[in-house]
Amino acid sequence: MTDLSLLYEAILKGKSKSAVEITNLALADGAEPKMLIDEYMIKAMGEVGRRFENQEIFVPELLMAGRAMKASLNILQPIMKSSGEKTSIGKIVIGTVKGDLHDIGKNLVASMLEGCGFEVIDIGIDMDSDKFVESVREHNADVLGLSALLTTTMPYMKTVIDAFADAGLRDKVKIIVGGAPVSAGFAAEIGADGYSDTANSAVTTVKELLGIK
Ligand code: B1M
Repeated sequence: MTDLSLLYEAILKGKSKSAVEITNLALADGAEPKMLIDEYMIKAMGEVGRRFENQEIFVPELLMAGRAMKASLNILQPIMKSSGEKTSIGKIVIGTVKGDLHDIGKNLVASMLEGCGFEVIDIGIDMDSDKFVESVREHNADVLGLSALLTTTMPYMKTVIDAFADAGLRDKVKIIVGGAPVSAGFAAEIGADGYSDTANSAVTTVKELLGIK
């Protein structure tokens, strides 16, 4: 039997190749995809987030762990989908706002959310309000995540939030904002539902907004 703690370790250490190998071996042994995700992979990402917050690991390790998680999920999700199992605990559209090309933090937030069981639709950088509205509508997302790294682009977050009100969708989607210059006070001021200053706390905030324990 495959030692499944190796899957936890592979994700924690960001070893995509090992994560894929162990996932395939575990499946060959008859392991349930959901059990692998819940008991090993999500726990590994939780530990990655904790270490990142405590500055025990840094951005490269966080990105590598996210990639390893994604590599295993790419194997498991199609199997779960075909057997009708619920593959996500919520749907999130995320992007960096218009005029802003910074995406490292946004990618980390997306990886962390994905690692914790959310379906993430990452629409990229430099996104205008129409694109956010269109994407949330198309995917029927529960949450919208907006990232901005520039003091000159963060006001555009309000433009996006206003566009949701204009489209009659404001009460259909929770909106969370983040990025280095963004603060809880600014989030409240522009009418966002939530704010997070790290990728890890973004998961907690999204879960709280959706009432997920
Ligand atoms: Co730019 N840049 N940059 N830059 N850049 C900053 C942001 C800056 C602070 C540097 C400085 O001057 N000290 C400054 C902004 C100043 C300001 O607005 N007050 C700046 C500037 C001025 C610029 C340009 C204008 C420079 C120029 O061309 N003259 C230009 C603008 C381009 C544009 O966007 N239109 C520019 C360009 C670039 C690069 C392209 C070279 C590159 C981006 C590469 C990329 O992202 N693919 C870049 C970089 C790398 C930085 C710094 C050095 C690092 C940003 C980063 O990735 N941090 C940055 C200085 C710094 O922050 N020390 C800087 C690591 C990342 C993990 O953290 O993104 O904060 P962060 O994400 C965190 C949290 O904020 C949070 O979680 C993440 C993980 O914990 N978070 C969220 C982020 N999004 C969230 C969303 C959420 C929740 C949490 O919910 C949805």
